[in-house]
Amino acid sequence: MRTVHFCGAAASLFVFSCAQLAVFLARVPEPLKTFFPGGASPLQVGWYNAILQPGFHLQYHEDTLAFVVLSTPSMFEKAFKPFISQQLLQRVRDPIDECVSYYISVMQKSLPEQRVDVMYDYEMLPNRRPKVLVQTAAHVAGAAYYYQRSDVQGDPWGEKKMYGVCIHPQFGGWFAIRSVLVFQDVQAPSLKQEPPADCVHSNEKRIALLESFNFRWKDWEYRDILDVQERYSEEQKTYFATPPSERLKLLGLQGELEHGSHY
Ligand code: B12
Repeated sequence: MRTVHFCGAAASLFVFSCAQLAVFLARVPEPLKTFFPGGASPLQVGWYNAILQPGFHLQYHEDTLAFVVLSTPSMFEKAFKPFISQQLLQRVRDPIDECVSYYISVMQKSLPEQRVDVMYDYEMLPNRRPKVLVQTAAHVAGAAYYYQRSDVQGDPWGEKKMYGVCIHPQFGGWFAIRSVLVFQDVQAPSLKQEPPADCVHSNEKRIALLESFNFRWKDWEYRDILDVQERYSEEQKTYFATPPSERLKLLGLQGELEHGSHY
């Protein structure tokens, strides 16, 4: 490891060799894995910035190491229910979002020497743009392919706005992309970029996927575009199908939420 001490500053810059990087990549997601079995996929900030307009860039050196954190179906049983039953909810925001932030803080505590910038899917900048485009991050990290209308030939939608959707090779659409963690003092020039698995091959299926995500997302259909290993449990589906204002009641808690998390 080349450690560069900034003049007069407390922080060190860690530039990892291949072997040191492998150790670090195994260590970071470990505390998250029990709760988010999808784990956390590494990326260099430069990969993300390279395909986005400057207004969306993350302001770090291009080799800076980041991770994208996914929540997969069992998160509800393995992380969320224990979080609620241990009364860790402070009711400052949506319970799922609070739960994610709690487990990320556990991960941060396991790496006290690291300065980590945590960006959540729901965070907005003052100009009302999302702080981080988690779908693009998941795609460049190789975690889930981001299907957009530009992936369709002979796009049939004319002027209509069509949102894109990430599909995971194991979980199809049964997951959410919760956060991007930037290790601001770690540079990983040797990290190899892996392409995401392109699991929706045919043009017809891609059209069906985008139509289902845009026009019928509430019936869960787009999530089953592949044969999947795991889906959200019935209990989890009921939770998410419940309006945010009634979710606390469903959890046996008092109060009302204004906004619900993405799922
Ligand atoms: C705002 C928002 C909404 C808004 C607007 C939707 C939108 N996509 O803009 C509303 C409220 C409508 C919405 C609804 C939903 N949402 Co929403 N939403 C978001 C949020 C917070 C930001 C999206 C955004 O504004 N993007 C900005 C636009 C400009 O980005 P973009 O279209 O990707 O364009 C960029 C790329 O094209 C990139 N680019 C250019 N060239 C290339 C080339 C390549 C190869 C790549 C990779 C990128 C790339 O450059 C562009 C920017 O310049 C994201 C979380 C996040 N922080 O990213 C969740 C998110 C997209 N939503 C999500 C979901 C699931 C939903 C809902 C189904 C509700 C739900 N169950 O939670 C619905 C479905 C949408 C619908 N049918 O209406 C999920 C999608 C998960 C997935 N598998 O992809 C996300 C990622 C949240 C999450 N935590 O997982 N959502």
